[in-house]
Amino acid sequence: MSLANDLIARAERRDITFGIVGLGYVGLPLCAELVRAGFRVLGYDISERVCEGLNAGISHIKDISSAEVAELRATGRFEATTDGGRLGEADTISICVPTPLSKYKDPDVSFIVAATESIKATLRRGQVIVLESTTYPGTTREIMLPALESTGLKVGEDFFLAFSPERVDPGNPVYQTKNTPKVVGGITPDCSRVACAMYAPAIDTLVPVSTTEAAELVKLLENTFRSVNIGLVNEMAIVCDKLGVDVWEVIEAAATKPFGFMKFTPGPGLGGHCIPIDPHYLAWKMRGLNYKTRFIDLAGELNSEMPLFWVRKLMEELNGHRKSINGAKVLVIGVAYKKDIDDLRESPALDILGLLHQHGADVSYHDPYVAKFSEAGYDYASVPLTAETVQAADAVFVVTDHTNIDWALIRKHAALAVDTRHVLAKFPA
Ligand code: SAJ
Repeated sequence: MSLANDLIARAERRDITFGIVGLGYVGLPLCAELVRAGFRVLGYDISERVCEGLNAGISHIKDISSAEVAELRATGRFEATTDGGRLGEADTISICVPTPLSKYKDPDVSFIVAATESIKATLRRGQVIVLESTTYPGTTREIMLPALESTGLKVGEDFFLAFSPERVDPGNPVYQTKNTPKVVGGITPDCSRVACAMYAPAIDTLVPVSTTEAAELVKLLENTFRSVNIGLVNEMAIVCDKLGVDVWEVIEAAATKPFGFMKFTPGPGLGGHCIPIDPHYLAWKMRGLNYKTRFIDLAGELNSEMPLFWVRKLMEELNGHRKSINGAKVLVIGVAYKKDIDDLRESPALDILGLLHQHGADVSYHDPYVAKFSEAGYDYASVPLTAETVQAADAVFVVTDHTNIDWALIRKHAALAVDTRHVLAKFPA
């Protein structure tokens, strides 16, 4: 039996040990599904705190509870380690490490390189290596493949290498790791076949594609699609503001079209660790090929303009009440980058707070998910949401429309409100 077919047969028997590199919001849920499917899983992370916590049955992410971690541990088939030397124990290794942007908006693949070096040190015949971190097309073939083949082992014969984009949407109540279709593209056809077989017992739907570049581009298309369409509706918000038209009414009415339209909503800007970042991986790659990805760049410009657009709206509204933004008490509602989560990464609220300070406003915020944080030299702490705190503000600035906020109270007591999420209109004045 060929090595590929032997590995496939072993996966069917659950006679495979998985190694997961990076135990964050992508890696830990993947560990959970693989253990539940019957595999042995060795989680690897550079953080001693994370590994000790997991081995003690304590979770550090919202989508997996500590009780679930304890259950994984109780199977005797899950442990976490900071010892990269143990990756040789794994038959299949999935890399789920961060891929941030540098401050010059260039890809930072240093975590992928570090993971590859760890895996290279213990690479052995029969291992299956899958990169899941979002990156520019070509990363798997141009960075990982040469490093791994420098050991003398041959891809597609001695080991298998594939890319499978992570599609984790933190906090999504419907789609989690198991029921989100998983795209897989290998360096060789056997790489695709073997990598799919490794995930098949744990993931409901596998979507094989022909190359690692195709798989890398699938993810970038998905998230560039969002960035461009969010940029479009944000421009529509600016257009409607200049025409004195309610952009929300226009979008709701357009969304009644049962075909050929997909609703996106304007907002304070573009936050998160995916949408503002992923498209720039593709833009960077194409710059190297002397091609300017105009949609990506334009969407980035438009989405980045939104904080200033909304702060100017606030200035207009204050002016209408014969007040200046300078010295105005502004209560920001919500700072997380989207509703019902606690994540501040790339949140447009951070830009808005900076602009408010720049214009001399006296800024406070309320966010039930974010108790305190520091940004640009300012220390913030969430204030209680009461009639008094709302009435004490010259203006309320809605940035994140968390479901559990008492919007009726804000609607009732706010002297003036700038609502970037159009949430207040749903409540009685
Ligand atoms: N946003 C808008 N208007 C919209 C949609 C989003 O202004 O119509 C803003 C959000 O407020 C946020 C940013 O864009 O600041 C990104 O929002 P998002 O809904 O895209 O949420 P993310 O960043 O958590 O994106 C993730 C992505 N998942 C993965 O990359 C695996 C994305 O592909 C998902 O489509 C998205 O979740 C989702 O659908 O929730």
